[in-house]
Amino acid sequence: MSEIEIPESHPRYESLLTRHRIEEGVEKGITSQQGLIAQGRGEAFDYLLGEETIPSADDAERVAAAQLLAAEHAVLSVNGNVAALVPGEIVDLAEATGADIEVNLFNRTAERMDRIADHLRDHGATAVKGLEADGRIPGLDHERAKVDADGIGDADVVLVPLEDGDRAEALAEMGKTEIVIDLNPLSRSAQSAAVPIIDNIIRAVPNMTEHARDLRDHSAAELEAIIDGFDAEEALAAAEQAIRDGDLDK
Ligand code: PTJ
Repeated sequence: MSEIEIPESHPRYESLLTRHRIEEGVEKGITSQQGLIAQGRGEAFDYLLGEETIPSADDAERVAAAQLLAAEHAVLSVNGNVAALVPGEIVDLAEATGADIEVNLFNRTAERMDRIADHLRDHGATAVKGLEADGRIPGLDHERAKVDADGIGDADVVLVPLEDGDRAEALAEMGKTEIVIDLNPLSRSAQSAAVPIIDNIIRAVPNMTEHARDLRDHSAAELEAIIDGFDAEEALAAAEQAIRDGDLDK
């Protein structure tokens, strides 16, 4: 039995666990009510993808790991859904890649910022950025533009999972290399990413960490070759194809 009193062999185990974590996130004041809607939308796409990491997503996760390792300053952005779903897994990815963690909210409130930072620390994070808010993303209204100047403001590579389209586009326009995790290959966030990962964050983040551990001893030139071999358009097209051709009997 697990945290949801359902055996891991249950065919809908992962989906039920995900729902449970999001519900708990709302109860703890970590996840916004809009986060519940975002989760429902994600679930529908995941169902059509067969609730599995398709080969093109696994490739993208490896490339994303290479990007994070090759970065001068990588930052993993955490919102209310990410904090509820994969808090410990984000800490593991940060450790495996040397990236910073920054809380960055679409619906920013001081209370939720603090709760998420505490939640991440409870899961092993030693430093959590986002609370200074002394930097801005150009082109967004005041609250939604806030970042840390020495965090996302300074980063060359950012991971923005489950991000709102406007903010994903604005970050990409700042010239940052953007890695997006989003189950919808047609979302503006996925479309604006240098590395779109069309997968459930619950599977994507641990898999990126595994790839990062495998790639840790690769040279800068080897990482560059992995990055250069990636085609974002192809990855998006493969995911859309998998969704359209989905075998619902699986
Ligand atoms: O905590 P906040 O205030 O920063 O708000 C976070 C949400 C997610 C509510 C906010 O960023 C938002 O409204 O996002 P959207 O525009 O609903 O986009 C969320 C995207 O994430 C959608 O395209 C969903 O398909 C996708 N998604 C939802 N759950 C998952 C997911 N992608 C991967 N894994 C999931 N578990």
